Amino acid sequence: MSDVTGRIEAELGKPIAQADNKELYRALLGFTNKAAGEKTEHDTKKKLYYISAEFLIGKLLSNNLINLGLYEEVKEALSQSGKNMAEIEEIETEPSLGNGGLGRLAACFVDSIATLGLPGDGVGLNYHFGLFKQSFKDNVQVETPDEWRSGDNWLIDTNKGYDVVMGGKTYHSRMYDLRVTGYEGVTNALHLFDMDTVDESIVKDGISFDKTDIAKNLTLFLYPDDSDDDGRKLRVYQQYFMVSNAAHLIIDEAKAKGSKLNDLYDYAVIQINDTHPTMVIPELIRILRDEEGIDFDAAVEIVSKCCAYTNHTILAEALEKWPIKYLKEIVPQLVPIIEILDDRVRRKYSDESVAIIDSEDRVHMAHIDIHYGFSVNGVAALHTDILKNTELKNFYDLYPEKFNNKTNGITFRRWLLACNPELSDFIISKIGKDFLKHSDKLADFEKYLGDGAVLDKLLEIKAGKKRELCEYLKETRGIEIDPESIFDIQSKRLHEYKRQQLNLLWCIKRYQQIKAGMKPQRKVTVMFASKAAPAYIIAKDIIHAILCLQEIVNNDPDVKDYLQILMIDNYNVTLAEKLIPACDISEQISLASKEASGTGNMKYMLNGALTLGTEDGANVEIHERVGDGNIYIFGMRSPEVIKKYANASYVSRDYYDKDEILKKAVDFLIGDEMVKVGNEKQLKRLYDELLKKDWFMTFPDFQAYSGTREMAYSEYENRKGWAKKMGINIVRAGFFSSDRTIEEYNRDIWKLK
Ligand code: 26V
Repeated sequence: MSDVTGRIEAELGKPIAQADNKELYRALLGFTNKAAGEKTEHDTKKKLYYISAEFLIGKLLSNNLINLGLYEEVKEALSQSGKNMAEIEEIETEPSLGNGGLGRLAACFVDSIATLGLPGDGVGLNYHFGLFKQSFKDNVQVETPDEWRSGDNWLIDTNKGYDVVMGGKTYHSRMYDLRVTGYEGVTNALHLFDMDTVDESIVKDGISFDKTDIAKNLTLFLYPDDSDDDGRKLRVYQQYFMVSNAAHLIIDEAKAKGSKLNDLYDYAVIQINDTHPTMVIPELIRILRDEEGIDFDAAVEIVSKCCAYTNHTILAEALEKWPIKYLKEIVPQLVPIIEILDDRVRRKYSDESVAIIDSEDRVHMAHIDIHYGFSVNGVAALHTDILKNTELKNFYDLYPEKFNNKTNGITFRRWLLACNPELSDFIISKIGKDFLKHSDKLADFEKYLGDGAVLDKLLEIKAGKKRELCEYLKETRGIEIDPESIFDIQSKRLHEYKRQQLNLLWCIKRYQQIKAGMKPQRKVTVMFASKAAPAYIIAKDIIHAILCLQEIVNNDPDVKDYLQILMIDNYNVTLAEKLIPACDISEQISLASKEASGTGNMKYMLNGALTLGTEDGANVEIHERVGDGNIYIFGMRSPEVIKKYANASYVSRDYYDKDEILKKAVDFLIGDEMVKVGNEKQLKRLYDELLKKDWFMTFPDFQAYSGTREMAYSEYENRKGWAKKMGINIVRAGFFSSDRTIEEYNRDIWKLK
């Protein structure tokens, strides 16, 4: 009996052969957690705390076993007793503790931090339901709670906690840990705070609940609906609860290592992931002053040397500004501190735009971070340039030395090794395993791209992953798709700036052309996968329109050989792991300047999809690396867009009036066919939005988008040529490993080890 078999059976208390899959899952959980626990180490002085409201970690069983180097052995041990690893993996529920890119980035980062052997823990909240579960009924999105914690899960109750005072009441926290395994690295922790009094039974009717009962609701959901005052206040409660716990933990750990706290920055560096954890700055100042007897000026200086801020968006509506009256109600202890911080800024700088508290008594959270942190970074080169030159120019003028770029990355373990073993095995067979830890080594594969057999193999692997996706969609959703068609996929949160509506207009156009007798050479399967925020009206209207079009197109015998539209429900990490390896064309079509980076673009590229995209976010850096011939770039560039906004010169109707094809596609939205299967009010609202506003400028990019998309489809027919392009995308993806990103954070900001 192998050692691994023995250890699993010790967990089970019986032979593997006699256990059912559920029992095996529980045993593997225990076994994996123990193996991970053996790798926790370091008593290094300085430690990183990555505070984030989201960690979109995905399922952990295979990921942790792979990282611990145990996956193959476990799989083998199971199969010797007639058990199937894939079936056991199915039992695990995915912790949906994030919305999208920002949360998934945090998950990739903790993986890379542990892989590089750096001392760094994540700190966040233990949402009971996380993000809602999405389904579709009558062509609209329905939200229900996602009970990811039911059954066995990875949370370890530490029995530790702190008192947190909010709204005049004292709440006690409980800290749960998830073990974060590095690939051939160390094990770090993800600390998720919660409260014992939270009561899941208060959730009624979908995802609604009493937003004012903080003791019962605090950690129920990730970002509850913030369309009303109570929802927004709950968000402030969540944020303060998260950072007050984090601050106490940081101080406890520093003290345990001998810090006198006037040297806290030698023990702790805090990365503030977007503005959600910003209150950690005044909270630490408060604790140092009120609980540790350090004078205010010194406390400000100490804390400023600990904190670094990452900006993830330039969209004004996403930059948090809390009314001071909320803070007075919920965290009155922070208000005098924030007022002093604001006062100091005002004394030093006369420019009103850099103040912390504005004339409408709102607190600009990002401004606290920039003035009272030592580093400000954007997440792709273009994004950082826009921050410096436009959005945060007034701050850049004050503190040029604080600004730096850290282009995002993804972990190759989850996004290649785990989700596409066929492709990673093939690469390993040629160049060995080094690239999994040293991603620049992926370039060694490039010399094989001249070999026809290698190119055939890339096509064969892709075809296999496409067939796998077909089976998965059939099994889980009863959907049938044609594996011979082109898989053109846009998977990401639904947002107007990401422009799913542009893709939709193209789908309508193609449908109309097919109906008019223009039959394309090959069938295309267009897949969308997106959740819309529950209170985001237009985003839900876009989903509605896609679902209506899906119903029309997929029931029309004239088009079934040429076009299929799919809006796949409940996009999450698990679904992404199936979609990405199967994709031919990756849609990254945000309005230039609006997508800070994107990380899906990197995952698709690494798995051999070609990008159809605008010159936005990290697409710019992908373009630079693969060259013109291996990417499909279209549309306005960011300076033109920024200019259009600055002089308010854009009128969507002008484009509509001038372009007959566009006009026909837009009119289709409110035509008889759509109204028959949909809701006229919703369809009309989207139509009006586009025709009267189109804030994210889909119309000016429509022609270029259509032309470029069709060119990509025609180049797809040159299969060898296409395989070469796929290969170039794969080998040049090395730069986009999150290990590279983390090395840069550590080199420039954290300075650990
Ligand atoms: C949030 C909201 C909330 C209110 C409505 C409008 C709105 C618009 C955008 C956001 C996004 C907030 C931050 C975020 O998730 N940013 C994403 O971060 C990723 C990781 O850096 C990056 O790849 C994505 O481009 C960026 O959108």
